[in-house]
Amino acid sequence: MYDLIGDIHGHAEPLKQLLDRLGYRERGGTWRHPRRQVIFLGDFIDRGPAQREVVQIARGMVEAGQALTVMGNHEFNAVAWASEDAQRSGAPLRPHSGKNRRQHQTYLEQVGEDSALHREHIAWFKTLPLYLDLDGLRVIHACWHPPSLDILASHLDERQCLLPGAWPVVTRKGSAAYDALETVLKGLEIPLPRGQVFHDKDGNPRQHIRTRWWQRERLTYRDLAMVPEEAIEQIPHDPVSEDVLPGYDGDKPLFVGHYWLTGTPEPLNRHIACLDYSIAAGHTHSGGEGKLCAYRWDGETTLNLRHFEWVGHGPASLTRQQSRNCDERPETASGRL
Ligand SMILES: [Mn+2]
Repeated sequence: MYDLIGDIHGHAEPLKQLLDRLGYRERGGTWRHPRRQVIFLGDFIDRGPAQREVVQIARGMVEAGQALTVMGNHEFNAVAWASEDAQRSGAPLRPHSGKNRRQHQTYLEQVGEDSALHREHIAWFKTLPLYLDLDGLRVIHACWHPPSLDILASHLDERQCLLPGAWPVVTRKGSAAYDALETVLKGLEIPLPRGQVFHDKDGNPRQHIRTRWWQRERLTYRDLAMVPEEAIEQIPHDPVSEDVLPGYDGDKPLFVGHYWLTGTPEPLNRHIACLDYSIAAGHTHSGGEGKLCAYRWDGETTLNLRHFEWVGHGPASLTRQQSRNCDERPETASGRL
């Protein structure tokens, strides 16, 4: 059975606390559980203070058969940043613009841009599948969107990894494969009606909104929009046409990350859980604390609120977790080697 872990973004201490809480122990440099495996939802890097250690832990578990993983948009971007397009005289697949560099800067500093370790990471990121469709559950970073998965199929190997020749295609704006890749790794975005725009938290005008794509009912743009709180008033109440939303057939539970949720972790609906609870945000603007979130999956087809686990940052949450660990699993009080 599997323990699913959401977006980590370079926060190694919460990751180790969460693994410990889930019953994993570090032995010989690799975190293991006698009976369970982790599935990571991607986004190991960018933002946090210990990005090398997070990659080391996750990669070590994957290579030792203790974990599976999918690719997050941040690993995708990292590969594209560090790869050249042979058809365009060696230009990077992801432009080295100021905005793109700022988003990636802490990773580049921590890993050392163009270092041997950087190249090792990039080689590993390229091996991460875009999705997992296992017996009993599905995993993808942002959006399970069958039309996009169909478009991407010819660009993937039998493990759902991008083929080497696919990278120049899926990073080229304007191709169907680019849009499909964006949808599965960054979520389903839809244009606002009549060319309307809203302004994001950096003041940039945006024509497209990220959606709660898993909603099935007929809803308005405002109902579906995942935009910063302060921007929601700018989103119109017009109804969205029904064919826009893929829904989800719900025949297996689906786990995603990516959405920077806040509050107390809970399923999005009976069959879909998002495990990204903004660990990289520190204290969120709603006053809550960012969390690293997991779900202990025991084979159920309907998600169970009690299977969510999480840890936060800082001394308060550490104390709470330690006392809870002592209450529930006194055998761990002796610590680990
Ligand atoms: Mn993401």
